[in-house]
Amino acid sequence: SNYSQEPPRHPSLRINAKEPFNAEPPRSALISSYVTPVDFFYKRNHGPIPIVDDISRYSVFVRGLVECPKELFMADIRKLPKYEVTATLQCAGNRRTAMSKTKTVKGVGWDVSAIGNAVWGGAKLSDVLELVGVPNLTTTTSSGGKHVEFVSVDKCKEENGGPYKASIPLIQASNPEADVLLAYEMNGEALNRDHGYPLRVVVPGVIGARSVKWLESINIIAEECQGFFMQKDYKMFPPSVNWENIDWSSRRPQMDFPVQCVICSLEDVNVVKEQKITISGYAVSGGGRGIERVDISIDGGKTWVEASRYQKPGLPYIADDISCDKWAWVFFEARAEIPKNAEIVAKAVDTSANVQPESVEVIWNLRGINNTSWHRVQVRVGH
Ligand code: MTE
Ligand code: MO
Repeated sequence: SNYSQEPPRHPSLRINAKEPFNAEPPRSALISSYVTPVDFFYKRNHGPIPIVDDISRYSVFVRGLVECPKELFMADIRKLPKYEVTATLQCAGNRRTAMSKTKTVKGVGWDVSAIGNAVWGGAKLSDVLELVGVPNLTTTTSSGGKHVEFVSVDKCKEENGGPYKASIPLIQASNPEADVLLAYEMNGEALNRDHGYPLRVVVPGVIGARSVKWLESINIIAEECQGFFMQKDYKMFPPSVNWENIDWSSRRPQMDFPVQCVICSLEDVNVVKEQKITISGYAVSGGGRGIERVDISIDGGKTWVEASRYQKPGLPYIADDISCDKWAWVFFEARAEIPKNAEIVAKAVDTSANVQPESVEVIWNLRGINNTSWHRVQVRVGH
């Protein structure tokens, strides 16, 4: 592995691991802009950042259990209708550090910012699949294909030096409404190297691990991808499972992420000057489910008030309304007058009435994924 040609990164990122590079922005930076600037978007890598320098020769192979396999060059992908989808990408390990306080977990330690919201521009995977003879809303190809596997050009030690890979069900990949993209733009500009230049997959509403960067090939396969990150990682086990009794095959790979919300306007053990404070942050749910409500407590969860929510400043957010971005987070805000010592808590409810678990203990799992427990910050009023 070679880390001598990594791209430049913003100095304000908090680095959780250097090689491979894993970093997140300060939580306050996350809520300073509804669309996360590329510089402040978390970076999650499993190997060195690959270099693709001859873009005219770069291509993606689409093959496997399809009638007419094809090699697609960037020009072919750009010829397809271009879509812009605002979607929140969240690592399944977001908030892992807080989970490890219950009991040690394995994985990169993340605070609350392994998440970002971007406008992704590119071709729809459903259009690409049509090019190789797979019509929209196909569950099984005539030759038995049921899953769509994405293979990268990077090299990871977990794959014994092989590429990162993942798969999603064919029915999702071939559904135009699922908005799965082969993205070549992020926030209106060409993807940068950290985020997958020249082409990455974006699977909205699903944990970040399935949005494969630096795409090299797309395989239509009969069984789910057997790669490390599908079968030996990113699965959620019950609290009773440990490294001695783990049976990886007993669980399915995590796909949609659960309802999540985090306070970003306050750090833990903050000393604030005034008793009147603003409590704001992000809330998001997976699978295209909107946010129905965000509840705020200033007394550790005894009493609650409802926060206001928005996606575009000045426009009301109506969950599930077509004017809102179904794959994107909402920002919430509440003003409150707090006592001298306060435990501020936030919890969200999605449009399927899913709620966040009260405590991290009940969802503890050895890989430290899906920490969506009520978000708490301790605040003191002082000088
Ligand atoms: N794709 C490749 N090729 N290699 C990787 O290491 N990491 C995955 C996913 N795609 C990864 C990848 C994980 S775990 C996450 S959370 C997202 O990319 C992070 O995307 P970002 O770095 O653009 O934020
Ligand atoms: Mo991730």
